[in-house]
Amino acid sequence: MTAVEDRATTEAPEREVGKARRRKEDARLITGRTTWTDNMVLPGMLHLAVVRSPVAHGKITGIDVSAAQEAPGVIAVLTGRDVADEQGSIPCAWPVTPDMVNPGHPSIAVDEVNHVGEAVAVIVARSKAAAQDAVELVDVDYDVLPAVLDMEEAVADGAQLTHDHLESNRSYHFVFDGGEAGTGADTDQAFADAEVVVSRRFVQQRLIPAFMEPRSVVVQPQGDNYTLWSSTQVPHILRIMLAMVTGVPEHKLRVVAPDVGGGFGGKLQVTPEEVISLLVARRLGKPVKWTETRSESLMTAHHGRDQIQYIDIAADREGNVKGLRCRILADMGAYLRLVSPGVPVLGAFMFNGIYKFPAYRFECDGIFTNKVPTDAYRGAGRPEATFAIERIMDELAVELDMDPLELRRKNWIRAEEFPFTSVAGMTYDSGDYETATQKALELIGYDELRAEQRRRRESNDPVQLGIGVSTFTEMCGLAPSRVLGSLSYGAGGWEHASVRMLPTGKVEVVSGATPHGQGHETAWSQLVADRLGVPFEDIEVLHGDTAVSPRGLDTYGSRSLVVGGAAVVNAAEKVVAKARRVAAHVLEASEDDLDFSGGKFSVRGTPGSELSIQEIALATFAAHNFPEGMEPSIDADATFDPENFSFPHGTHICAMEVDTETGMAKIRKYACVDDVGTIVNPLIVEGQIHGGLAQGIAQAMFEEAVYDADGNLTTGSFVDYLVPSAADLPHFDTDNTVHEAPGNPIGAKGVGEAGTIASTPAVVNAALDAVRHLGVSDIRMPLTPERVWRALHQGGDGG
Ligand code: MCN
Repeated sequence: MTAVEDRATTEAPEREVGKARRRKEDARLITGRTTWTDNMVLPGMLHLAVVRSPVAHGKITGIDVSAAQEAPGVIAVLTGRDVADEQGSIPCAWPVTPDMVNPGHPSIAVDEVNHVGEAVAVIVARSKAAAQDAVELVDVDYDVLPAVLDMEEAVADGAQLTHDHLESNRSYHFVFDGGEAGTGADTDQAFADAEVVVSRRFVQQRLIPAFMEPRSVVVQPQGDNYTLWSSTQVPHILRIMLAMVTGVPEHKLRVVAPDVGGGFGGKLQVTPEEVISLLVARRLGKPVKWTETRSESLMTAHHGRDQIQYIDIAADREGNVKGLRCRILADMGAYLRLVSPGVPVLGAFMFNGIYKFPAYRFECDGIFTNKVPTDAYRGAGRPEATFAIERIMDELAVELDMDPLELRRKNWIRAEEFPFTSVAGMTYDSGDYETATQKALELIGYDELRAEQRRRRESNDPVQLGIGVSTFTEMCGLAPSRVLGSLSYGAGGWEHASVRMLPTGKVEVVSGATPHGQGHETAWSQLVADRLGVPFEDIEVLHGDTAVSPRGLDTYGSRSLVVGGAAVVNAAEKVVAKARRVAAHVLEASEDDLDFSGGKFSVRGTPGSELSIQEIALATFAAHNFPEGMEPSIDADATFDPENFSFPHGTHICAMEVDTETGMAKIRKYACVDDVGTIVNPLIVEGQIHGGLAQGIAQAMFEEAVYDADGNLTTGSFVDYLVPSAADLPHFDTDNTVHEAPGNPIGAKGVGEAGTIASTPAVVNAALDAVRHLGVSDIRMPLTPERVWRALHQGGDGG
């Protein structure tokens, strides 16, 4: 038998990538038998409770903590003044313009409060109950000032100020002008020459990330070393920032993100409570714990979205788009947080969507108001952009009396045009919008739905049917360092991984990405199993502890697979290369004569002369049987920093029934076809799409953070803030197309935010399609029955 025949008869090992593996981590996450931060109990641990401002804007004129200090179990009460010298300012790491105004943000307010829920003192007690009871005993006097709550009023001349010491409520004014940047034509000229201009004002309501596990922090001091456990998405970033803010040296601070029960961007943050916990532990030399209540979470964890968008689109009568102008007011809330200024600015590069047109200008003002700060929420900037372009495309279609799909088709980038550099300067890597759209149309049964819609209209059925389309792309895989660096100061985008063969043949993977529900342990195991040819079960993935995975940039922006997973793959390839050297040495063959398949090195043409990678690991460790000059370990590190983002895309279609008598809107069918490149685990990808859809649909139909005229959050519990359950959501018909991403060794594109980004405009477009013939041209989100009814019966957007 020749070597070629020999190889031909060897069955190719079954690939792990592409298998719908159930997640290894699920049993412990679902049963709760795991290391949630609040499950931790340390000997002598003290408990913190935070005294919070009941006023939205005011001067603190006095704080009396004496009664609280005397309360049973209370060890200490600290005010902002007590920690003024050591608390620094909560960091903002994304200054989007050189002259951006940052008022600074003390963890505990010192002289003034700027939103309801802001910390004004902290109680340290022997038990959680004692700490919470003492909160009531702190007496704070406020000189109440008028609160700034409306962005359009906040930018008017002579407006009341959120921060008295600032000149205005504007933090920054960011402009991207395609004409000036050289990526497009002159926008004003394009509008002056246009045959048709459509203008709209869209409101992106304020949302709350509403993760399942509330935030929690535990800090253990050991001499001048500290270990801080937090339910965070970003242990590595948190460690650097806490070191900078508190002066605890970075090498003396270990940050651990144990299992984390969801984040959705809401735990991409350095919180006042993390800083306070560290300060208290340092001051008292005792372990401390803080865990928020659900109402504290809704009231004080950062919120998301909250934009007013003024969008103009220019076109000719045939439907060729000529230009887009976007003016955005983005509510920062009272303070700038970790990446809050950058969230709307990320959108600047996405408002053009999947379309090619010559002229584009984006302007955004970051506005201060006396509300809780906003920051990243699933999609961060890209859902807002996608909503604007996909809504205005529908409005343009109405104006031109064109089918909305035909209008999209006329303007979208064609498959043969990839890679395509957009008018916003992004190079879209790959895709095929036509094929994804065709598949989605078939999946939902578009033609039958349109026929039913006609029937219902003709018969004046009280229940009308609408069909809404949203075609989208997003820039995700947040990296590349050079591009991110040009948008901010010092933000890296790389990710790090180590892969180690242990002596017994098992494998340890250390990842800088830190999952909070995304199933990385499963997916990374699949990646490594294929590369090393070891069983999936023999691979352990470690993450989320700066002492175990010292290098990393954590999880957000659907970056973990395409950046962190890519680092894992590259480290695994290096491991194979090392093992190959040892195999050649032991088998007394040339490296070039070795085949590697199914975890075994075999000498080509010499049947039986083979070694498994596990045998090599043991040989290297125990027998020191490896070539001269090599180190006695089969392990490797890799850092991956891609040159470009990845650009998943898809077409989402929603069919919506609207009861014109009650205003009740109900999704009848929802179909989507997403292209996320190579799919590592189809089950995880489908789960991510489902979860993303739930959140995008929630924005369209259910969720809104509402403040009253005094700046109190009136949606401060899950009774008032309507997070939909499975019962409120339809069945989802999902499918994929696969265009491998050229920019990473897996060929993958991110999926973690896709469903959220794409779905919101599809739902709103569907609702409007149902009732437009009845004179409704806009309905404000969320599409509550009351809003829909008002839009139908009283005009306007129902808001
Ligand atoms: N995946 C895959 N094939 C692909 C793309 C991804 O198998 N082509 C898998 C990955 O291996 C990973 C998961 O899908 O297991 C998500 O991968 P990725 O798109 O890289 O996103 P991240 O892991 O970086 O997760 C971040 C993203 C964001 S930004 C938010 S917000 C979000 C989300 O993920 N928050 C979540 N999904 C969440 N899911 C849960 N359960 N909880 C959250 O808080």
